[in-house]
Amino acid sequence: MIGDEKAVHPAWLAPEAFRPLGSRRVLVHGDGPLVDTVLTEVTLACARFGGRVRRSAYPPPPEGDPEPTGAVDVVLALRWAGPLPEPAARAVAALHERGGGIGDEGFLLTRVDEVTVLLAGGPAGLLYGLFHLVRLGAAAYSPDLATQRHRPGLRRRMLNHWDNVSCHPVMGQVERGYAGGSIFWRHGAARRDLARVRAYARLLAAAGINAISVNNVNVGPVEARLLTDHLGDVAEIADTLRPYGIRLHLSVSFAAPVTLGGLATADPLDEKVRAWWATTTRQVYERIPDFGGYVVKADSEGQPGPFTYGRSHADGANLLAEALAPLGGVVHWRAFVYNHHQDWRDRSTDRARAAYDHFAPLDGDFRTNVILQVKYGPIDFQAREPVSPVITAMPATRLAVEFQVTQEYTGQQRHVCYLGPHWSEILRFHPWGPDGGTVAEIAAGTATPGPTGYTDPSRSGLGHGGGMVAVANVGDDQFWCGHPLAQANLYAYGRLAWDPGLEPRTVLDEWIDLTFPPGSTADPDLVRETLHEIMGDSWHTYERYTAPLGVGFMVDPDGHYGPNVDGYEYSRWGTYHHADRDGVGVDRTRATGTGYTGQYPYPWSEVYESVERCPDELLLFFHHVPYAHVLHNGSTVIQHIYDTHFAGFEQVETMRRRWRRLRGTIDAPVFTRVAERLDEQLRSAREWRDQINTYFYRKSGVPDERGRRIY
Ligand code: GCV
Repeated sequence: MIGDEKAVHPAWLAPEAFRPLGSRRVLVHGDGPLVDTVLTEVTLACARFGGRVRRSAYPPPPEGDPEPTGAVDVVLALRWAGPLPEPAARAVAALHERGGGIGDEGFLLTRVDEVTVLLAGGPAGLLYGLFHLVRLGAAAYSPDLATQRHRPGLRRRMLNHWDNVSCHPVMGQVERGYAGGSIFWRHGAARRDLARVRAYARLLAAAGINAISVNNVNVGPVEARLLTDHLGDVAEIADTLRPYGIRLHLSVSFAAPVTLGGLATADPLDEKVRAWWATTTRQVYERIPDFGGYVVKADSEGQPGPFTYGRSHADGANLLAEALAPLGGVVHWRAFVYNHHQDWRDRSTDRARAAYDHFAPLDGDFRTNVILQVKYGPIDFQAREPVSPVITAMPATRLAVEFQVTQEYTGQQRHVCYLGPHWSEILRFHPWGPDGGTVAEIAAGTATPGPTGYTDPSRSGLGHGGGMVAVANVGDDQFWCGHPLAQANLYAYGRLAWDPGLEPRTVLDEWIDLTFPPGSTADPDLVRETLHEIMGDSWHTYERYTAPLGVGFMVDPDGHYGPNVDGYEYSRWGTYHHADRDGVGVDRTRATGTGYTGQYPYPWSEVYESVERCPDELLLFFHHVPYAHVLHNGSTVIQHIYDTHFAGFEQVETMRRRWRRLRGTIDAPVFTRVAERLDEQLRSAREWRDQINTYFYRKSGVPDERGRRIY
């Protein structure tokens, strides 16, 4: 409950969710800043709900005797922090039974006699374990609690903020931000609302995220200076994030040696340029000892890069990697490189091919502290795209898969669109067919070879993989994300990065329990049922009423919101649908099209090449087909377009009706905000339905079989 109309919403850390922990007797065992954070969290919860907390003595008494536990219900213990209090010492046995390993971020949860014991491998593990206890609620203290061991599937779980320091005349304070201003910056300076930053760090840690970059990948002149003369502002944010185990990264401009350093060139092979990056990077670490590294968008959409000097992206990335390596940092180098000055008349240039064409030949050329950050699809965060072929093409490179939590193309946080199912589908995808590894395993660096996939030995020098990265969706809005239900996307992203095998439905349940804890709503069952009905399939609903069958990009080019079927059809951005009176879709086959299907390994190279075998939902991404083409689902393409658009709109009507049942059951400000957004979603879905249906009816001349109204 937020009560106060203006208070910042607690999101998935509603105070009530801490009741089961906060009403017990808790012992915290361990030392160090993250353990202090755990202690603070437990202390606050106990103060609120009547429990008691104490910290076991550290360092241990000279004789090294384990400290007596006294009467406790819960022990949170760091495994290596001196002799463990008794119940935790016995939990070590349970850990050994399970093979021993929990790593520095993992933890074991078990019951010893009548005590719930959380045993963590490192301070970060204790923090994640604490939030796991909160997630479990009362179940964590049940005599039936089964022993559980948790450790993250991916070590790197990162968010990129596209926040500008100065308010950009077109993109605003946050590029593609739909939740107000930046929580870090305002009008050219640091915002210094560190309480808000701390609250944010806490939410991120509770979802499992451990790294963020704090400025836009499009680095303007003011933003570039965060690296040098505004480093103090950055350090202040890093200090605020650190107690929650979050490392700070900066987006930097490849041209910085020229624009900031006064050099004549930013050529990556120039000695002075290398020296400049080395010195500058050392200065960053003097201020921020746990600095994570750089994020770079180079030679993309107007950003400077190594092409200016006739150098490759490996040369560019390695330059920064060399400066960061001795200090423990990494470079996140983005693979989002394509020609944005295309001629629509030229059908041989295919934006979908670009990342692979640029980067696959460079496999093996990157230093091991370079992480190549690849968008999940080959174009740009559409509601439906095939998985990018770059993800399988670079066995000797550390890859991170990039997602978009901010809903640039999925309704801009005005539409309900729960993206957990979308991301889960991508993470579980087998790019080499059923016998090979998954996208999640590639991101983890543990992919097993498929029949034609790469083999582990070639990755042996790479350590773990590059993990997951996503563009953040928060701002200074009272509800963090503009739309209160869009919080679930941020939560789900973190949880899937921690465990890509989680069921999105389970994650949604977790989020509901933490955001609307049973004690805080008038009818918990109704709340849960309604949220599942509204959110569970909302990604597919959104897909139904927007661009059909994977064709993508029928959006308004100015803001990427709302329909504009031909908005990009004659533009330079390379995002076309090629609809004419006979058919629609982009021919990306090897036989007759751009050859993009050839970038996939077997079997997908064959599946996508074949109009008969291509999955319906991607048909128009890969093929140009007649409107009368019959889909696997038995419908013609044109009839499918009509049916899905009518159905999608009706589903939004249903969502809106269902939400209204919650009036008086949940917090009024949340209820009202969601209700307003659903009104807008309905208006927008109607616009999508009618523009798409009308467009294709006019192009094809084929009437709707069911005679519904098309304009
Ligand atoms: C930060 C898309 C967005 C841009 C964004 C770019 C990127 O093109 O529309 O706003 O720029 O992706 O990922 O770099």
